Amino acid sequence: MIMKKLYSALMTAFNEDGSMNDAGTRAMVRYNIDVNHIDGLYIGGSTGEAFMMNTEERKHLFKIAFDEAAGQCDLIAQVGSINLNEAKELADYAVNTIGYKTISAVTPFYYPFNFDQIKYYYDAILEGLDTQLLIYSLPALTGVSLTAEQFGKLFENPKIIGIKFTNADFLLLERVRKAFPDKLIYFGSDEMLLSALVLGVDGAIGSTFNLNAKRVFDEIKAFEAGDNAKALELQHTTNDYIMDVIDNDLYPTIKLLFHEAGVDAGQCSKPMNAPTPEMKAGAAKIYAKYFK
Ligand code: HMN
Repeated sequence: MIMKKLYSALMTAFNEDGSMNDAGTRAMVRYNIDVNHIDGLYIGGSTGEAFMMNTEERKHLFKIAFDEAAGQCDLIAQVGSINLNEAKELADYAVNTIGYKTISAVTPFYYPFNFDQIKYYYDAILEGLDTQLLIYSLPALTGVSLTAEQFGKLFENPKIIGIKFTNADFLLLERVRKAFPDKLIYFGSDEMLLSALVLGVDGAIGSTFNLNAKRVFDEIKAFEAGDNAKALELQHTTNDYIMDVIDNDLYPTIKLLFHEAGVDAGQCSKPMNAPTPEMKAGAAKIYAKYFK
């Protein structure tokens, strides 16, 4: 039995006019549960395009994903926002109105907040809520790099149970793993998962698992069985896949790959690219190469 957990970062389906396409989002949830047999879904993160959605849309996404998936896999609602009041409102809604047991919040971004301000943000989101939270650490996009000691200070709040660690700093990962053996660390750079497994992460959360979960489950199985050569071979194929997807435009292409798999996943919200005939042809090639 695999001990590590694999979560897909759920995509949000949109219509051409920018409105939410609930049927498409629900279909992607179903694919993850019925076909991928995924351990969980990370809802409303970067892959979900949440930072381009308004508060009501983000709430609606939490509602339909929970309605479709509750009781069938783990669910994590990403509530973080540059607007602390919005983050608090989303957290309260996810936990008290909908029933999510776990939330996550990206570090506050854009302004260069100091550590005390970052700690204030997390404690404020959690105040009065009966829930548990994963810190969403993504220095490449937020500009916020926390040290192992700072993670430790955030963990002084007992509701903070771990980190979604989207970062290629493997020394930091090793330091955090050693210092906090009881905290959860879910890795977020799908391309580097094997190296993170060696360092003892508890699993992974990522965009590319939406289609590629089976190959990654096999990689984790091989790793856990001590077959590093096989695990590396699978990571190589996974990375060929990820590079091809990135070259074809990451998020729109994952949606196009869903289309190839028979799932009407809608498209991305503006200013992300709408699918062009070239992108569609590229996605068809990628699907044939890696999934047929
Ligand atoms: C999320 O917040 O939706 C994702 O979990 C983020 C996740 O870490 C992805 N990061 C970004 O998209 C910025 C990765 O899965 C990433 O897409 C993948 O490694 C390809 O580079």
